[in-house]
Amino acid sequence: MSDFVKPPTDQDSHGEQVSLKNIRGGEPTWCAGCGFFSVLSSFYKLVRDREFEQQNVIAISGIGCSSRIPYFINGYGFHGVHGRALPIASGISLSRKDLKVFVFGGDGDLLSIGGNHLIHTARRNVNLTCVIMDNSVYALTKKQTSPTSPIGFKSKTDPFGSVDEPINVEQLLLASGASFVARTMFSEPKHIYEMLSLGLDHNGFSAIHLLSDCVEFYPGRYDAVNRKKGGNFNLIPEDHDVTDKSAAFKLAENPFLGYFGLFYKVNKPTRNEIEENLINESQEKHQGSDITKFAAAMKRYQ
Ligand SMILES: Cc1ncc(C[n+]2csc(CCOP(=O)(O)OP(=O)(O)O)c2C)c(N)n1
Ligand code: SF4
Ligand SMILES: [Mg+2]
Repeated sequence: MSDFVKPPTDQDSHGEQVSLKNIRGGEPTWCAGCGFFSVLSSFYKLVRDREFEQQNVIAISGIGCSSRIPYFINGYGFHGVHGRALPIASGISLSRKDLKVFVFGGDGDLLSIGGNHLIHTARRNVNLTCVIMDNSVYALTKKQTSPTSPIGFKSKTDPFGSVDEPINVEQLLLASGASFVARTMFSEPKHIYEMLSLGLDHNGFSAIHLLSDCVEFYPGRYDAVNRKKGGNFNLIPEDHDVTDKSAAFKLAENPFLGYFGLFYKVNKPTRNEIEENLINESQEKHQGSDITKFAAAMKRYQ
């Protein structure tokens, strides 16, 4: 962890700028045709276009096929524990305001075991971008029902078909207090780029719900919204007011066939700003006190 949170040095701040060549990490181990490839290539392009320096690229994940992403990015990364990407990413975001932190994870990772962290990171408005790579299945563990699997989906955990109502991801995020909610689709790389770019520019918690086919365990899941398969990719109507939470909630009512784009975006204080103010106020109040002298002395040993 210490590598992530160390303050930038002069040497760091003169790091190499991202190119489409040097940002590639290990060769992706995903199956040919996996929908996740388009997120990765859009991410590469975004950090290249924004002239990121490599030491400022940071991708955090949990466990799953989707969560392998940090291996394929030649920057800083953390392949953590299943469901725990968001608390790790929150710590990094809160201690290093100079970084824009990205979290990548699956529907199992971020909505099932890590669902609690999603809710609380959203309501705290921690400044980071979270990409929910939703293939409606636990793929890495070879086909179990996930929180977004539809009723009737046959899997190893539901051989007779799932009976549980799936989570409506956008509505969950809105109800949790997320300040930025968007939805995109693996077969639309330009749209993915656009949503990642808006998420990156948002000051606060930005959640991007990416629908993605798992060609191995749930092929054709999103055909109905895949233009390459004759489906309808419906963009959010232009007159939608992204600051209107009720309108966003209504728009998210029917996930399939649903809408794609920015559902909701508002500016509100981030946990980062609130925490920084608290620290500054406290330091001012205790200036010259023994505790401030102690903290200054400790800094010399960091
Ligand atoms: C604490 C813990 N519980 C369960 C597992 C097993 N496990 C690994 S990945 C995974 C689910 C993967 O599904 P998802 O997050 O949707 O990712 P995908 O592989 O579909 O991209 C599970 C249950 C684990 N590694 N750790
Ligand atoms: S098993 Fe599915 S999600 Fe995993 S890499 Fe293969 S296609 Fe992608
Ligand atoms: Mg999944």
